[in-house]
Amino acid sequence: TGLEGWLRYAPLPAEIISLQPSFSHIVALSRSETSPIYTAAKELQDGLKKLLNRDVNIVKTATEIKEIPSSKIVVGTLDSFSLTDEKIEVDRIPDLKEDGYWLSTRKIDSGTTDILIAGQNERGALYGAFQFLMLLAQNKPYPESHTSSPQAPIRWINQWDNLDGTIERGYAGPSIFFKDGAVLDDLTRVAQYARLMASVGLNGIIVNNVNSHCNLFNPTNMKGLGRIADAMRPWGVRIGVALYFDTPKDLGGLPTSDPLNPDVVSYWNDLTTRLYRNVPDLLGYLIKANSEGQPGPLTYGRTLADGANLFARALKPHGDGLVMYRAFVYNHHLDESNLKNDRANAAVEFFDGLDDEFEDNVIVQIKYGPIDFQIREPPSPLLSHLRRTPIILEFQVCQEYLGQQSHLVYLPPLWRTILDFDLRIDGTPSVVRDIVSGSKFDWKRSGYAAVVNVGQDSTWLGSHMAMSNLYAYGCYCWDASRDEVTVIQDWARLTFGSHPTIVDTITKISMESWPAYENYSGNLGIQTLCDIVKHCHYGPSPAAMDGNGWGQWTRADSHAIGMDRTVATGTGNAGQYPPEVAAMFEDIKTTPDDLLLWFHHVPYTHQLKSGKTVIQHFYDAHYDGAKTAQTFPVQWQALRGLIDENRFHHTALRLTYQAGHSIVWRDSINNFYHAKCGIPDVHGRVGNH
Ligand code: GCW
Repeated sequence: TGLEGWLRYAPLPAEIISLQPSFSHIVALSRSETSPIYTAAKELQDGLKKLLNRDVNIVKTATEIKEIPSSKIVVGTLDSFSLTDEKIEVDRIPDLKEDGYWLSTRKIDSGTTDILIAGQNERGALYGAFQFLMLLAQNKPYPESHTSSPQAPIRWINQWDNLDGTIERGYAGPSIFFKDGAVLDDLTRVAQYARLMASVGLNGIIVNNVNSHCNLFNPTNMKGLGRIADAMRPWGVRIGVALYFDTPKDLGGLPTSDPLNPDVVSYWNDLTTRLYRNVPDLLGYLIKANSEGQPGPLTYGRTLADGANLFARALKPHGDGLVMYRAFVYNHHLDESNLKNDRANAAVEFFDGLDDEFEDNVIVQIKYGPIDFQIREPPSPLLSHLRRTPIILEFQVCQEYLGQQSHLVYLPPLWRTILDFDLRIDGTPSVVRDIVSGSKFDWKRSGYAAVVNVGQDSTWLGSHMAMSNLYAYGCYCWDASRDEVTVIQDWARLTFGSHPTIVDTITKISMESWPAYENYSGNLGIQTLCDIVKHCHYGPSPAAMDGNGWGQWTRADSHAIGMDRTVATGTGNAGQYPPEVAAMFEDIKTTPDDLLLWFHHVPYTHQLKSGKTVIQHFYDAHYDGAKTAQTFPVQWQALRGLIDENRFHHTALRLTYQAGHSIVWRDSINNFYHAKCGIPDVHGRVGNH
């Protein structure tokens, strides 16, 4: 099955096993069986059994570690190490940040070796244990002394699960959390999910959909949330919930949900108190308000800050709970006939001026691009506007606009376009990953969230290959400069095996996948040309982009295409970026080709930096992308016999489907623009079918 994801711990070959120390004991420096330290010890035990076929006993809390025979693995927090005879050793290690770990190998004599794993906290120790096991599983050498700390403290997942068990934009079966309005009795999958999360350093999750407004807070569900939290806590994962702004009115029997109304305030205070009784380490509340028709503070004539602060104050007395206030505030009934209207402007328009208005436990959660998880977007301009209010950058692991897990699209190369972008705030280096980590503006808590939407499917995401994106997401939260090639190589080895053909084939297909999908779905920053009107966001439908209020417009007519977002003649969106970046996007000559149609409205005959015209680039790119996708099932054949039949066929089927669907994309888009502009393809391929 695919349930274990990349944590398969496939047996190592005998010749490798024979070179490993004969581990004698796992020492857990904790008495509590629900502590992540004990989880780490059990994971080590399980991993050693599967990888090396060794039975190793767990010893709990030893102070005289040196007394225990060597070739042991000791796992604990730095503090717990300090109480042992290893104190001198751990006193020497460099400072660790929250959730960081130290992993060290001590060769003793006659081939015996101790492994010491010390976490800055319990969670960090668990991460160190996973790191050790993943090195072992790949037959990589253990470091002599290695410290690692995450760049960002917030490394979270958002699930869009509804209480009836459906998942908005979920492509892998029903919810692992809810069914028929209640929390599931059996939370086995929830704990397994937390294990996968922990193995790549993810430490929090919002379990319900930002769009759901069912009764999550009746007494049974409150207890249910408590059970979810209990299932995930041993893995160092904390939970939070998404709230519906109008709950006081809808379910509380109040006449209003006005955030300044005293009854509304006490409604939320009371609810929060009850929730903390069940989830004492609540992460906090995720809020989608005044977005896509949802109510919010603006509905009651209040500011977005009034709305956020209502929840922030309710949380404060109970702990370190945060309000994740989504910047995805916009009007989805925008009038396309007004050339100044632009959905990409909304976040800055709504949030500018609020930087000093939020309580200190409010954090603004911003999607990576100004529109909505498209195949290519510039970074959201709001990332350059908040200085004192920390932020969470929102990614999507589920591939809503990117083929919904029926197409393989390895996402890190897309993420890198955002993370590596230098926004040049105040003319100073302002790379997005340094803003998000908190280092640029000295924020204590900031980081990442990704919409993942795993479901009951035994592959979690509906496709084995799609899991590389979940694995990679954790890696990037930890270290946003990671090289996407080594990430996919590690994932391939852990998931499918270390044979060079496996690793090379998966790496090659994965690295080709995002450029291919961009080529056959939407080029030059025109967005993913999928169906907006039917809301499925799947399959080619270039006509659906315009003529509606969603604002994902292309403004294509018989002569020209693209959104004029310049300050001089367009919507002014380019001007929302800091001056150097604004100047680059304002000028067609300095706008990179791959964002040309995002920022400029140009004739189809406009010449790109490559020398091609826009329309010829469209034709060629769609042919190139589809051609690449057609090699995927062929390349995959190399894995036959090297991996198990089940996963081989499951993946082969999907890649074959993708190859076919890429042709549907190619021809639909090319024929559409050919019909619109009447300009022939210089290679004579388009319009002759
Ligand atoms: O991408 C869009 C999705 C909606 C989603 C919304 C959001 C949960 O199409 O399904 O709603 O974004 O992020 O709130």
